[in-house]
Amino acid sequence: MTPDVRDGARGRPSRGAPARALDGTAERPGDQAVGETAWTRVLSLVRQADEVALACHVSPDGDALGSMLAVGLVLRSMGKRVVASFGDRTFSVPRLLRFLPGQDLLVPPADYPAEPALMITFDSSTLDRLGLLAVNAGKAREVVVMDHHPSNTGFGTIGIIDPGAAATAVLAEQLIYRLGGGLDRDVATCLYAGLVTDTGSFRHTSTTASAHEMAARLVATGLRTDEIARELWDRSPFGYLKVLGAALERVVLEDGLIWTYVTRLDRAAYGLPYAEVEAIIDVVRRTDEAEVAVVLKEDDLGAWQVSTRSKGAVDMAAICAALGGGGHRSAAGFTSHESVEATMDNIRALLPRKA
Ligand SMILES: [Mn+2]
Repeated sequence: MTPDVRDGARGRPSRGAPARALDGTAERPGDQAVGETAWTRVLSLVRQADEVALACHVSPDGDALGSMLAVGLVLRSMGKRVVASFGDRTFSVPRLLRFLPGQDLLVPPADYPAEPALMITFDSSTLDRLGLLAVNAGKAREVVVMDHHPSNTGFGTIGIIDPGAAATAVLAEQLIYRLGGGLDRDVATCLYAGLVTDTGSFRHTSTTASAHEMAARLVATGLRTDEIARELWDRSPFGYLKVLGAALERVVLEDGLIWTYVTRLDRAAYGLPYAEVEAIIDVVRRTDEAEVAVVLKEDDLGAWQVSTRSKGAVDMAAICAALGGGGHRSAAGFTSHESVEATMDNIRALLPRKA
C-alpha cells in the first residue's frame, strides 16, 4: 500500500477538532488514564533518541504487531533509526499479518540491539511475553511499556498502560499524535488491524464510542477496510478446512461445555502451520448449548496449547491462571504437558458446578 496524503484525510482527531499540531498541544483523542508525567518523559526520550528499539509479545496478534509497526513507521519518518522485533525462537510473521505495512522494520531477535538505549514494548503484559527479547529489555537503559492488559505486571521503566483502552493501538495512536506524526494510510492500516483484532471486529464489549471514533480517523486516510477484513478473517489454505473438519468430527458437548482437539498429525497431513488452527475456537464457541468452549491444539513440540472461551458467566482467566496460564474473563488459555483426557479433567475440576 502507498501512503495516502490527501488533504483532509490526515491526522484529524475527530470532526471539527483541530488538525494535529507539531508540538502535540492541540486537542487529542481523549484518554486520561495515563499520567501526563509519563507521557512527557516518553516524548522527551523519543525526541532525544537516534535509535529506538521496538518489541511486541511473542506470537504477535494484530494489535501487538500493528501497534509496533505503526509507531515504527512514524519514528522512521521522523528520521530515527528503528528496529522492531518479537522474541519467538522461530522468527516468522504470522501469515494473517503479512499484509501489514512496515515489515521492512523487522529484524530477528538475533539482530536486535543487545543493550538498547531506548526500547518500547507493545501489548506485552509481562516481561516473559517478550520471549527472547526479555533479555534485551533487561539490559535496556529505558523500557517504555505500552499496554492495555489489566494484568500488566508493571515491568519496564515507564508505563503507558490503560486497561480501559480497547487495544494497545489506541495508545500507539496517542503516542503518534503526541509526537506530531501524521496518520498516512500505511500507519492507519497498522493501527486499524490492532483495533479490529482486539474489538473482535467491533463486536466485543471493548467497542466503545471512542473505538468507533478512532476507526473513523483511520478510515479517513483511505485504508481498505474490506481488504484488511479479508486478510485477517476471510481466507485460509485448503488444509485448514480439512483440519477444521477433523476437529469438528470429534467435538464433544457435555453439560454446558463444548470441546475438541487438533493434533500435530492432523496438521502435518496438510502441511498446516500451528498458527492456522488458532481460529478453530471461533467456530466451536458459537454453540448455543455451551457456556464454555475449549480447543486443545498440539504444537510442533508436542505440548497442548489450550484455548478457552466463555460467554461471560464463567471466569476463564481465573481457571486458566490456576492451570499456569492467563488471559481475559471471556478468553484465556494455558499450556498443558498432560494428555488430552487429563487436561480436560483439570479444566472440569475447576468449572463451577451446576446447581
Ligand atoms: Mn491487545
